[in-house]
Amino acid sequence: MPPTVLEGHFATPAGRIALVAARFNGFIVDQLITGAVDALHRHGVPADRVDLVRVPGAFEIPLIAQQLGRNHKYSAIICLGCVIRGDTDHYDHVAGAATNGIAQAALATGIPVIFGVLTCDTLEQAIHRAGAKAGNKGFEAAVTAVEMINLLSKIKE
Ligand code: INI
Repeated sequence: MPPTVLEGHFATPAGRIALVAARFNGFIVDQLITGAVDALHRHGVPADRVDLVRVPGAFEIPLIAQQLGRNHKYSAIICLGCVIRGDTDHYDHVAGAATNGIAQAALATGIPVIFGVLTCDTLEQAIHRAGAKAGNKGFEAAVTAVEMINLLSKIKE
C-alpha cells in the first residue's frame, strides 16, 4: 500500500500576497520583482492582489516580513533582495541575518515567508539569476509561494 502523499499544487491561491523587496542593488531586485509578479499573474493571482513593500536593504527584510505576517492579511510573503560579496566580511553578516531572519519570520507567523534573496560572489552571478542565464529567482520564489500556500491549506484540511 503506497503512502498518502500530501503536496502543494499550483492552482490559483486565495488571498493577497506581499512582496518585501530591498532597494539595495535595486537594478537586480527590480528584475526579481518583475519575475515574481509574472509568476503570480501566470498562476492566476492578478497584480491587484499583490502588495509591494520596499525596504532599504536585505538586512531590513525579516522585521517587515514578520510584521506583515502577523497581521494575517497575506497568504504568503515573498522576500526579494540581492547581497553581493565585497572586500570585507560585511556580506556574511547581511546575508546571514537576512537568511536566518526570513526563516524565523515564517516559523513565528505560521505563514509561508519565501526566501528570494540572491547571495552572490559577483554581480555577474546576480545578473544570471535575475532573468539571464540562470533563470529568475523571483519567479521561482513566487512559484514556491503558490505551492506552499496550497500545501499549508491541504495539511490543515
Ligand atoms: N544590503 C543588501 O541588500 N545587499 C548588499 O549587498 C548589501 N551590502 O553589501 O552591504 C546590503 N547592505 C545594507 C544592509 O542590508 C542594510 O540596509 C544596512 O546595513 C542598514 O541596516
